[in-house]
Amino acid sequence: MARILITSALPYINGIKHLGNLAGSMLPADVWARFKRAQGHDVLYICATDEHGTPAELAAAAAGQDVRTYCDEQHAIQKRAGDAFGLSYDWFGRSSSDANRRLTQHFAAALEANGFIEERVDRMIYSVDDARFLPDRYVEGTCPHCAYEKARGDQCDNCGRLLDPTDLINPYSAVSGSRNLEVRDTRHLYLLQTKLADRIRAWVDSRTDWQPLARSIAFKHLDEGLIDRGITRDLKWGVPVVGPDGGPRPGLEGKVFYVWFDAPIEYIAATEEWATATGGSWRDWWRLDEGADDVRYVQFMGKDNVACHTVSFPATLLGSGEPWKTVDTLKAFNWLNWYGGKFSTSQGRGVFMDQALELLPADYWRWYLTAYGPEHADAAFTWETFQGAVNKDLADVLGNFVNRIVKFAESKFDGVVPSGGTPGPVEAKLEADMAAVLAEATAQFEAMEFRKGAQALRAAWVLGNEYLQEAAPWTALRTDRDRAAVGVRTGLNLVALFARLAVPVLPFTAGRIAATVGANDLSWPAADTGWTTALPEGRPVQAPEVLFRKIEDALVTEWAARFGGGEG
Ligand code: B3M
Ligand code: ZN
Repeated sequence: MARILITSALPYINGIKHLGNLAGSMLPADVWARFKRAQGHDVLYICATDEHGTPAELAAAAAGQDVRTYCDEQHAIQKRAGDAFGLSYDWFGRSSSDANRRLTQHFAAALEANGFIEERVDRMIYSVDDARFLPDRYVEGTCPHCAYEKARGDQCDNCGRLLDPTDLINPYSAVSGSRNLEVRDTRHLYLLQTKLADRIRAWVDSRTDWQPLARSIAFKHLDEGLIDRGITRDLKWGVPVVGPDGGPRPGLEGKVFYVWFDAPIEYIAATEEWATATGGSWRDWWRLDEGADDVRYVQFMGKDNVACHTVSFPATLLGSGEPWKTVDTLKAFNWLNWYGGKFSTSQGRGVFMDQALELLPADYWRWYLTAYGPEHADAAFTWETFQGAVNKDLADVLGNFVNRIVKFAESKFDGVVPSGGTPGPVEAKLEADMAAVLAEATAQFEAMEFRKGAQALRAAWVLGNEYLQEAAPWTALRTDRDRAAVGVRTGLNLVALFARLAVPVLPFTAGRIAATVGANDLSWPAADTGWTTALPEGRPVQAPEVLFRKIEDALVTEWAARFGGGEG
């Protein structure tokens, strides 16, 4: 039994996540966590909301709430949505926790003691009326290149040029609209990544178990050269910068750590939150000197988060000089697009987690996003491909198989697993073919090849259908009841097998399938599993309510209109 620590990138707090966020981090992490648990391993799956930073402050202000209340509410909303999708976190924490405040301050102190943090003075835009410094993208004004009047301080959305806020003509605060702006000196802490670059490169080099996408992004950043990075901000909401005595730090009063500095530390802090709540130990998951040396740590994330996890967070961990666990396997995903374009909250394009579940149960989405997800390339969500995945894979192949064989057992074999007859060559061939498919499914999920793993599941269901076609117990019944009994018994054992295979991707359906044949073994089947005789003869069976409803064309038309599909 291995000890496996799994984290998925922390969803930002400002609003419920769309299907692209789900497909690229939380869902594959969950599928893999369930796969590993079903194999009997000791899994700890940790996630949290990422709650600090300007966007949270502004979203709270827009909602007319103080930021703490806003985050409390949004955390609960995201927790509910995750539960409804079956995301089996062992802990879903909050980066605004006390544990994260303590740990973030601890890491900053350790980095500084080792000479990797220094104070520098920046010149930044200060909004007198807002009484705050403005991050670059909250300064707007006229673009000096194209005269677009709503260019942001970091970039002009009209001509695409990168800007410095001081380039803008007639700048104003995007927070209040005030033009009463000044350039002021402000003191900040810088993490000296330039001093850590060699160490980080050697460490990345030693990570042979990362997927190519993650490795290439990490090396691209290292090759371009790391820069020293400001890790504090002039904000109220965040982890306060403190002096050695824990009180305000002279010269940096009222400042907080940058959200990207404290967010990954929350992986550790959330484990501490979990340990406090459950009586577990967090240090033996994270400290190499306290038992974590036998932990395998796996991270899941979208490709935009790879640099943070391969360079910035490792800089924190390695620079602390303390024996922290670092990531062993990093699985990164591409984008799920909405038709040709991007999901967009503001323009109401795309489907968000809560809306998706109003349309269909979680497993329909889990299947589609796993089997057709943005794994090795960007993938485009369309209602038509979603419809195809549900109707063809789930309803026609899996659902139909289960329904057909259990119904037949009900009507012709007294609703029990029948006895009689002996397996013949058709069954022997099925068993051999299935062994190969099971080995393939196991190997693909093991390698975190989710699309290929899902295709192997589908191949197993197809084998089942082909078997029924060939064994044709409905025909055999007319002439040879024993032969028919073998077909039905084998078919019902396939149902029990499919329940086990469904656990990682289709956790809600797995239980429903198992219930039809009274099975309670939901462990992951090894290739030599002996599945053909798992069910005792005479065991009662009961056909399910429809396992998967088909999506009619009319519904696709309605949803496309409602969610803005197809115009992108
Ligand atoms: N919160 C993802 C994002 O908002 C970011 C991930 C942090 S992981 C430590 O883009
Ligand atoms: Zn411009």
